[in-house]
Amino acid sequence: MFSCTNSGKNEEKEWSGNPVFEGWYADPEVIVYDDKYWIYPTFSAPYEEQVKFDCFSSPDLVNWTKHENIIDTSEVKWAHRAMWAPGVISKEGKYYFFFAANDVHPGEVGGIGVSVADQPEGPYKDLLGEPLISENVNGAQPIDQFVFKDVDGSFYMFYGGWSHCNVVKLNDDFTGLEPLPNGEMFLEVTPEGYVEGPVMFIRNGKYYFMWSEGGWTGPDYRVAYAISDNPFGPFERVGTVLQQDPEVATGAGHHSVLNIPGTDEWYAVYHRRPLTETSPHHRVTCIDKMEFNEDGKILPVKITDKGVMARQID
Ligand code: FUB
Repeated sequence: MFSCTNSGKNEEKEWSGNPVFEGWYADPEVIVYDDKYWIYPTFSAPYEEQVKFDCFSSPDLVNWTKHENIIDTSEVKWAHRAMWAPGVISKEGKYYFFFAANDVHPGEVGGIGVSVADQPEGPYKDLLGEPLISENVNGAQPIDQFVFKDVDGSFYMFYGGWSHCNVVKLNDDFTGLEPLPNGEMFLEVTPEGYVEGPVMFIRNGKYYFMWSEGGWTGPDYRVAYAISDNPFGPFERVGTVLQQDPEVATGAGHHSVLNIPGTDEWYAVYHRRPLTETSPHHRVTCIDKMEFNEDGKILPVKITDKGVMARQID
């Protein structure tokens, strides 16, 4: 994509700017598929209008292509509203798209679903025809799932709203759960301050667990983290790393983490609310650099309007 400068000359755009694409989109899940960056966000609107997902792809973090309606409630028969917070992963040539639907409360139909496609942009097919997890276990609302592949090839799913987080182990074809290494089906791993939006990644052999705190409708929504030697914790809160900046935007949270393959370059992909907006649903997707100190602690992420420089995958 090219932008026109004051001189009238077309120049390649070097910086993404924030937000990185237009529209109200929240809870962005970033992943690299086939030498491209992909972002799978929530369509941020009143719950009754949240009946579909779009996704976005980019070769360089700057130029983004929108892929509309990759799955919706006409495909997911048990979902009728509040389709939220994708979690994505590929396995054996298939692309899996986990999501939550219906803002489910105990006794209602809804929860975390899983769908599958032959290509990153879908169309995705509901894998089960029913939720993968619909019950409230340990007080965790079944939403905000994050699928994590451990170094031994095991797939775990961290999930939970309402200030509780569980981890479960996915079975081989993602059609159900199997016991965790300790024999339990659900293990609560809630750290101090946790509200929702769990994320896990590994750097230098350490497991970084991150989550969102505060209320997503308000200005002080934010992200904190812990470091552990294993994926099950305990997770001791280290500090806040992503939050509002009164000069830039409010409500910065519900992020995911991008590591450029084969490098130690890291980015936070998150949503925030423009200073001009007060509607809870007016959230936009942004990217900023995430850096570490020599001890492996995450430095506070500076949220910017400029975004990030063009960066192709090597
Ligand atoms: O976008 C819907 C909900 O808002 C998510 O599930 C929460 O984490 C919050 O970001």
